[in-house]
Amino acid sequence: MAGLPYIVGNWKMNGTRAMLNEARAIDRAAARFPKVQVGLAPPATLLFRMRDAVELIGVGGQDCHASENGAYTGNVSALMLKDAGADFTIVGHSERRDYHRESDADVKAKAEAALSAGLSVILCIGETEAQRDAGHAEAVVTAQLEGSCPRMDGAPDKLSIAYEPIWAIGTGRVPSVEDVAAMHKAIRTRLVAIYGESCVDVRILYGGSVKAENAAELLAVPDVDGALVGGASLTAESFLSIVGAAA
Ligand code: G2H
Repeated sequence: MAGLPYIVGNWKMNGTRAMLNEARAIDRAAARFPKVQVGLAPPATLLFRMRDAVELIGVGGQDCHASENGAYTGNVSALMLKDAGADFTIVGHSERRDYHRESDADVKAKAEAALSAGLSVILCIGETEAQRDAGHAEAVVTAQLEGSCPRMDGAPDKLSIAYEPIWAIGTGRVPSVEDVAAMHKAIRTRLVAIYGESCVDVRILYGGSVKAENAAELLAVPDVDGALVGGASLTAESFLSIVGAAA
């Protein structure tokens, strides 16, 4: 891995202004962990305020539209995220792929729009339980990667991948460390095929029920360069214990 371990909190559709206190507490504590890169992705409504509330940690969007602007009611563009102070955006989360029927091509277009707007990208991929049970997990995930990865000029240092098995999201279940290691290795191999050797700079995060109790074990797996954390990122106490496990 090039760079620091990367721990990102995805607040999903959680948080009103009162929750900025959690972000402030995370930001203050981040000074104790200079060898960990920390980010938070709040709902878009909190981006501006969070940007002003924190100094050390990155802030980001949870999704972006592929167009800069236009008649797309309810959407937010990468340009708007950047304007609101975002450093990065998540794209391709399974909740977007599922509830909003986003295809690999959609995700690729969003990732390219985000990079054009000057944002870093966390691109999510992952298999369903049925796909894993059928022995297709690796084929599904690497095909998603092939279809969703943005075209990039130069080294892909603004791209991170988040491997999130869908059956592990918010369920408290996690794959074995052997399965995580095998999938991250397969992702790394496919990234080399897509981008060449320069993709050593691409961090591959694990996501899906990461919490204080399992973070150290997951983060010690080869090719796991960080974590995308949902439920356990909603309080400073639980999120910081995961950040601490990465230090
Ligand atoms: C997976 C993850 C964050 P959780 O979606 O992206 O959520 O940690 O709640 O499983």
